[in-house]
Amino acid sequence: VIDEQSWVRAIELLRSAQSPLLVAHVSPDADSLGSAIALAIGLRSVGIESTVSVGQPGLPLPLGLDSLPGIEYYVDADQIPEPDLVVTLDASSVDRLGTLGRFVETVTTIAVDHHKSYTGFADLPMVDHHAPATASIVRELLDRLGAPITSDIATNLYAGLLTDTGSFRLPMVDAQVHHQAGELLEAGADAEPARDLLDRVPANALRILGRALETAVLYPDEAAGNGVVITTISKADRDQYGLPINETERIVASLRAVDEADVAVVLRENDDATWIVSLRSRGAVDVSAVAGAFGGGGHRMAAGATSELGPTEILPTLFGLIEANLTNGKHGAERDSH
Ligand SMILES: [Mn+2]
Repeated sequence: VIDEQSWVRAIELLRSAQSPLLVAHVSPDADSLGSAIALAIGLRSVGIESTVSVGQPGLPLPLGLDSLPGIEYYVDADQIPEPDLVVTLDASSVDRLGTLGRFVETVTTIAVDHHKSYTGFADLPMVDHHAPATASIVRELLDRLGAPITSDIATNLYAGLLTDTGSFRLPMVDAQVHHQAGELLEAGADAEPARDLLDRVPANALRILGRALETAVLYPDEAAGNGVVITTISKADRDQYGLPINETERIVASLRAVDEADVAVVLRENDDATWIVSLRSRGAVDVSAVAGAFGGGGHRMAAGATSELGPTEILPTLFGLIEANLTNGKHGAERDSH
């Protein structure tokens, strides 16, 4: 929960900024980029010009995100004006800011986030891990700024809420979440860009998904019998399909459907030979703790990290950590509700 003093301070900082930079996390999703764009539109309506960026110079925006209204606020990380205030959206740690993380040391920084694993890097944390999406916190920020929720703002916030709640299907979705979504639709949110984001992929992204699912290995005895399913995409695999790393992000969402496993793991090789570890749980394992042990983070049921270890070396460590972070599986403790 964000205290009253922090809200007041955030509004003061934003109102006195000349050149705020709104930073979405690397490999941006709709919650980070949509939140940043919504804030940029709202800031302009109260007379504050800002810039939206991602700390990956030359990044081609993923399909779908390029159709968010207000995407013209997005500026390549190498072309941004010098900021006097940085607002990070949906980034739990400095490494999620890519090249723009350099400003955290020198420029006043506000972190707007809902990750439990938020590391405390900002001068002013606006962090509420009970919020279903960063977009929900931005909604309140805009209300307090006195910025009207226009249909373009609503479209961006709705896209964030839709994607972060797994299309309103994750367990944390309650009446309050639907109420927020309803308000955004009433404000004129267009659900189409959000649907685009989830339903449109290049043909080769589907082909590599097929390959990843076909070669997935099921370990039914791991996680104390709750099961783990793992698949691997090497850089060579991606090269064969001509795909950048960000086109392989949704593989984990498909793999988590496997009924025989509580935990789904996708290991993807970066261009620099490090590996991205994406983790999903159906609830028996706290995967944010598993990711945390590798220096990453996330939520209890969805988390990620980057590792120097390749698929063969990482497996024993991974299985050990998964077992150590059982919460409420077949052999675990009572379900913790929140
Ligand atoms: Mn988020």
